[in-house]
Amino acid sequence: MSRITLTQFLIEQQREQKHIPADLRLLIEVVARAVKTISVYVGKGAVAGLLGNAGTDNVQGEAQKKLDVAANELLLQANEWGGHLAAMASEEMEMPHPIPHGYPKGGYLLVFDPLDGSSNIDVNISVGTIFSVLRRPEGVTETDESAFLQPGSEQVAAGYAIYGPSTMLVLTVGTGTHGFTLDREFGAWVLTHSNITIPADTKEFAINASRARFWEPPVKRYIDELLAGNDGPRGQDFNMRWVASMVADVHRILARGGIFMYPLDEKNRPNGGHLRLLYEANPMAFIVEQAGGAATTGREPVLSIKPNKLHQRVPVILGSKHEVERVARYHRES
Ligand code: AFP
Repeated sequence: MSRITLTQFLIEQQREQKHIPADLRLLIEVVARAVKTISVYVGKGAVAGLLGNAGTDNVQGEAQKKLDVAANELLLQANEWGGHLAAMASEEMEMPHPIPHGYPKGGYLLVFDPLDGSSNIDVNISVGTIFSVLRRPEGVTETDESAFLQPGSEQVAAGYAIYGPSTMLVLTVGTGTHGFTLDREFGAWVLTHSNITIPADTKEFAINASRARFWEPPVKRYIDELLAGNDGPRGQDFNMRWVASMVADVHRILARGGIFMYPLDEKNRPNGGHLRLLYEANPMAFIVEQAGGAATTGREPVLSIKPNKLHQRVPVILGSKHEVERVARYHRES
């Protein structure tokens, strides 16, 4: 059986299509190798002694899980010495991580959420890793926080791994969104889902409904209409799903359509939203848009936001295009 591996796919993107330079290809391969190791640890669960809290808090004041810390370390170590990066930044670290002295530096910045959906680790529900690659801005030699503050439209690559019944890597380098499944016996990423397309219409939505009393009027209007189903203005029934791992919710939307919402509400307003712009919202927005979907905060496209800090939070509404456009319209009309 002839199979296209991630390496072949990337070489094709580099050589034939001239979409990516060689150093970006190599960088993505290093991330993909690190993710394989994370997948092994996640799969071992309690056997590896990696469930539960690490006993520390991250910069957001959230209790770190042992796997958060381990996945963060794995990504840092794997990417430090490759020579493709100027610096890295992570959900788990307050400040950017410089490339240690003695290693060559490159022209890219890597940002990641090493283990997204941490609350699901201990209950054996899918979690993931999200990453985004930016260019180091021209003329910047010391790579501090400001180098990372680029709009999502500047991303040159983005992806996520989902550690579910199978492990998958979903990737975009700006030429569509493609899914690779890990063949565990051979240790190879096999292209199984090329040119993923999100249907523009959907009957499925994902939102944490326990926050309904804090929602803004346009969100309340939209969800009320969906809940009214056949008897309401939409004239059809909708179904609801919420995994509480963004990777799993987005993965379902890439597979069969849907809308994912973590909107601005009265409770998260002081923080500007819930999800982090640089390593959650931006990479997912890039992946979703490359699959024909859309991503907005309700007020502006996610990819157009100029960040003002590394761990900035934003509202996120993404997925099937027509539904996302409808929610954006309800915000304009509100
Ligand atoms: P972590 O990276 O801290 O695990 O974040 C999980 C998350 O940001 C995202 O993956 C989920 O969609 C969302 O939080 C779940 O939020 P609720 O706790 O409100 O369900």
